[in-house]
Amino acid sequence: MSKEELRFNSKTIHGGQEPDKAYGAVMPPIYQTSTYAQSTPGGHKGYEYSRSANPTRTALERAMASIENGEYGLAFASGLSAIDAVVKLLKPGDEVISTNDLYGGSYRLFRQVFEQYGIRFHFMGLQDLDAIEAQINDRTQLIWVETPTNPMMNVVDIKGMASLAKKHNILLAVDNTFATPYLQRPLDLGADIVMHSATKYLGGHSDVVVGALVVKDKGLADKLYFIQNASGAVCGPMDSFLVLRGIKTLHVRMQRHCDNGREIANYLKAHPKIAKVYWPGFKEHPNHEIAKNQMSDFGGMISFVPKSGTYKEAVAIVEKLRVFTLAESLGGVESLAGHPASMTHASIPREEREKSGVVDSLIRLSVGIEDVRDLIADLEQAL
Ligand code: P1T
Repeated sequence: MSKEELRFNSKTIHGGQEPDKAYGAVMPPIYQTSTYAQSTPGGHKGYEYSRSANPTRTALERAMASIENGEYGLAFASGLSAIDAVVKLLKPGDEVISTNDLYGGSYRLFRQVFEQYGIRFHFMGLQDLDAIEAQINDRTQLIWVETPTNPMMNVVDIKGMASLAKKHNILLAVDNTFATPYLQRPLDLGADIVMHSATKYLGGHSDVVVGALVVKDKGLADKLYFIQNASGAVCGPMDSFLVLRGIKTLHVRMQRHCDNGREIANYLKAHPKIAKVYWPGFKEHPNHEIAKNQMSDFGGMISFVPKSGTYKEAVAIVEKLRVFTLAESLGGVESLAGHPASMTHASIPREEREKSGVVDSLIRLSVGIEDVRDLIADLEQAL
């Protein structure tokens, strides 16, 4: 049986991997080298300089391609540098349609960096396919989807979006950071590019900053590889090793994130001090049916708003948490709490972020894999 025919929970461990050719090491060695000896100019063994390629990074790139059911993986120095490479496929005058509720750093990169180079971004709710089609014109080159979105947990119909993108010959990229391929595989649903902040669930242990792209098409892979090598924001060998190690337990961790997430979402929903809980597993979530169709479970990310609706109350709650750590980021084994308006989404102007629900009293939880009773007790004392 080829490794690519394995089921997902085996692919996380074996997908794209071979024992090391030198000594049979089961885990790929950390090739901590910038360069490689050549016998004659150009006479090398497949590697010449570690910006262009490094064997530990190759092992990670193959693993990522495997778990996303893609053909080609590219590992970057951060999630944002992976996004940066995708936008560099475009040229001045091109237009992008993106969700109005996305990671603040992605928004900042689009608005404050790429708009200066003449690329235009339209931010809108990505639930109404007719409204999106009305926004498309002959300059539209890319649709940038995050699903579930950060931090409002909106879900976008990837299949629907893919058929719209195909009809108009537009690239569809999906940021799969929140769901991971354990819950949804965008390439299978018709997306052209899947992107990750591997800093999050793929790494899984809050010890690296890494980004990834996976594609199926060779021509697209070549273009992205050219940009990666030309711009140089590559993932280093040590970080490649750590993410590769993280991926091996992705399926086990994700199931616990989902189980704990479900219990905490229900606990918060029933709490008298909470006004609103955002989690796509609720039947009344506006995109629940899409989530149910395209995801195998609902993940461990939850946002909520206390009834008082004040900034002061939200800050008081996050400061009181003891098992949850108040911190940026998500997707690690430990539970984190964040205040998007002042942390992850502070780079989005207030009017913009409030339109999509990122109000001053919103709290975001990345539910970890601890004993859920300790997490609920922590929330109880803080609330
Ligand atoms: O931080 P970096 O690895 O560069 O990835 C950026 C990024 C891209 N996409 C999504 C959906 C993200 O959540 C992030 C990073 N997010 C956080 C740091 C955060 O706390 O939300």
